[in-house]
Amino acid sequence: MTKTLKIIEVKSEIGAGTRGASLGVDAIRIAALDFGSRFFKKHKSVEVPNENHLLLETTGSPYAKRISGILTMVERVSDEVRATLDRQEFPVVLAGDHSTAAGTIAGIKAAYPKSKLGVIWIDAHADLHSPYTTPSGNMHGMPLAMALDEDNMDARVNKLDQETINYWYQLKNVGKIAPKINYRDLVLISARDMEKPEESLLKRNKVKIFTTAELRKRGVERIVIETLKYLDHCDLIYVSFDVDSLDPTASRGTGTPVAQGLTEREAGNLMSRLITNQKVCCFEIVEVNPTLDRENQMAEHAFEILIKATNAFRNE
Ligand code: Z70
Ligand code: MN
Ligand code: MN
Ligand code: MN
Repeated sequence: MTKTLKIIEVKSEIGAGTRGASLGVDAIRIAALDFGSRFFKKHKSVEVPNENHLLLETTGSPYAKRISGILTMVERVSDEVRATLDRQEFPVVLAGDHSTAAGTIAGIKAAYPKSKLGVIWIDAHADLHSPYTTPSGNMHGMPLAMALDEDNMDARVNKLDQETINYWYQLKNVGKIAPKINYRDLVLISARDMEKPEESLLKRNKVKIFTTAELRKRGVERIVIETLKYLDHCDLIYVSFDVDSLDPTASRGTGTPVAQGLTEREAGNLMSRLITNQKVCCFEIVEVNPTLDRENQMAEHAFEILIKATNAFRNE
């Protein structure tokens, strides 16, 4: 079956601590041109308006930077993803920083409120912080906590003001379904850079994690089979690919490169194999930052992974 893809472009970077991720989507388009690809001509796309003007503001909580703008973006992305699924199209989200992925998850739940949603999170990070535990205040470290309705109060280190508490509550309740996923519906792949509060959540909730070493030792195919088996109880699956899951030797064009990552080949095989599964209803690629890169390497890798993944639809 060939699915009609809809590319949803989210050029937002207000959840990141380093500037430049909002240019990632256009860098991927440039990579496509350099490869002579007609991908972006072939598929319909839409751009979600951003709130990047907030980068010039200096007010707000240090533990949830630009949270009002994050809420606006998460709602907008949710609405666009929901509308896309309602039209029976397959959303491919290309985004800047990872915070808006909470909106993608909200949009899938809004379109299919009764379905059990599984999430495969391919990332160097666990993105499980709340404003109560964040070491940075950067909200791209929080989208999974938003989806899980997780405050992690047991590990609290930050004291929040009432306005921040209200915004955080609204973020977790976008679409009026909370939690949107449970820990048992989540698989992390290549996670390797977590802080203590995240580690304790992962342990306490027995979250399924496949390390890079395990993937390399046992092979992509085995990891894919086990991931899908683990999520067998789910009706739908969303795959979120943060390019910092890749090893820094592949490219340093992302806000937080972390050693011991995947090769581009492993990532491409992983994505294309996962996306062949009929339950996968949406996938996303985030955190390409061309301002930190050389010769647009990361965008080229991301585009190759995107092509490999979308081609997999036709090989079912
Ligand atoms: C760290 C924090 C992070 C990137 C997520 C890092 C967060 N856990 N960085 N994605 N690129 O500050 O919360
Ligand atoms: Mn991430
Ligand atoms: Mn990351
Ligand atoms: Mn390459």
